Amino acid sequence: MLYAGLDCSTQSLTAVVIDTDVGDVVCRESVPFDTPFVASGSGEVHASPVMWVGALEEILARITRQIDTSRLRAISGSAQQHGSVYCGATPDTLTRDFSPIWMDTSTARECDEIEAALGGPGEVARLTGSRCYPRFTGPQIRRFARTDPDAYERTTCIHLVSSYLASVLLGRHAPIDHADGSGMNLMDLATRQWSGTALEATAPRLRSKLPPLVPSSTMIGTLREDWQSRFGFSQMRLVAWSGDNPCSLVGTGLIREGQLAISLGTSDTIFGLMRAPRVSDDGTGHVFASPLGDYMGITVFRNGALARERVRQELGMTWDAFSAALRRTPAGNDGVLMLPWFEPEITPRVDAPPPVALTSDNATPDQRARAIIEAQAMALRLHSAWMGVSAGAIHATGGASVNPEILQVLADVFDAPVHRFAAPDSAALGAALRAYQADTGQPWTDVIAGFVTPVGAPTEPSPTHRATYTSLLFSYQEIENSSLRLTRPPAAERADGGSR
Ligand code: XUL
Repeated sequence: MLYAGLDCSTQSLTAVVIDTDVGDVVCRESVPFDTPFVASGSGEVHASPVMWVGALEEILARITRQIDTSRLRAISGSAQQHGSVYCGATPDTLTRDFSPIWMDTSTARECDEIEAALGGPGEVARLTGSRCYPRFTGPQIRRFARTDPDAYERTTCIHLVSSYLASVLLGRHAPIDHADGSGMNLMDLATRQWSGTALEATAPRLRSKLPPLVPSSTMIGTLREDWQSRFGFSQMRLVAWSGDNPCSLVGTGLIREGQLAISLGTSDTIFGLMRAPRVSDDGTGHVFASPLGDYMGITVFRNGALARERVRQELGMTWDAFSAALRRTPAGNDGVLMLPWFEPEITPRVDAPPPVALTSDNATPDQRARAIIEAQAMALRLHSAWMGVSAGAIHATGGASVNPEILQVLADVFDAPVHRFAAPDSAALGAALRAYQADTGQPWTDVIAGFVTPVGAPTEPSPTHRATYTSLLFSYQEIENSSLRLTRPPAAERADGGSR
């Protein structure tokens, strides 16, 4: 049998088709977006749902040319999390042309208002798994209801990117799965139902505008009839779509607590399975329902690939030259550190980043290259400690995971072996595996076997660097704290009492 997984990420739509008879990926396709998003000065970052649908049609057409469509049994999907799509009575009608996506930072006011109404950030985190974050869907919906109340009134159904694309395939409004639904500040994580108090604190009559919540393995129907004949997929079954990080959990084989994945993509993320929902005291990171039925902890950094690219380009280096610079410089970079906030940052929250500076004015180009990579690795380590998962192994994915020098820095900073997973598209693979599991009901260990295998030998941590990074981590935390004190106004002037 064949199963397809699609992933609508920030930059492209990717498809992976797996053949469960031969235990391999048999088709991989990607459609890049010409204009992935448009950013405005006020922190708004919007993308076009019409563009996503165009890519969906293009990728289905490409798949049909490569596989025996009569063997394709089910399809599921993954999408960038938190983004919201505003529809009329059917998914084909939009009440808002553009969709705010996860990079949007325009809702600080709404976050403060919702947290105040729900008893503070800690309460919101305990209820929904995360304190309010500007990119989360609830604050975004509240801003839309305030800034365009007429269009909000005309909206019949508010989707996540995942449930919207599932709806387009289904031809009617699809449900939201528990895992992606956890990224909205609207779902009660304990009951996996919409939280009445969170809905009320967010926007008027919101319950009537949200689709139902379902487990991630729910079969939601079959491909709409006109697309069945158009693409030649007869009766193809659709499994609920989910967020890219929950899908990557499956696509990187994290089916046990104690393994952590680091995805080095547009955003850098660190995540792992949790049997119990531990919420961080200071509101760092998020707890989501996992597509396996348990929970997952995740911390997200906005300054990922774009920050690495920016430093590389400023230094005028190719990636090979950048890697050579990492090889020439020692672990710990002779104490040269940087804070990697070129754009507003999610973790820690920095709405207006100070100009990026190094701790040494005379840093060489090589030291600058190492400084960004070490800073990102230390931020990953520091801001994932709240999960309480001691990393026995790191599974690395995403564009930059092909770089052995970057993997060595991660291994040393985490003092754990790093296994690289071939599929840079772990979210699409995870979606395909979810379709397979939902269709057959097989145990997860059997589902991932053969499909999720590390490439080559792991990158081992060097024992001689352990002490260097233990003390560098401490220095990094110090400069992060002192910079945060400078970028944030004193507590008395802040609506949230300075807790953010
Ligand atoms: C997760 C997050 C990002 C997006 C983009 O909370 O904001 O990882 O899912 O892919």
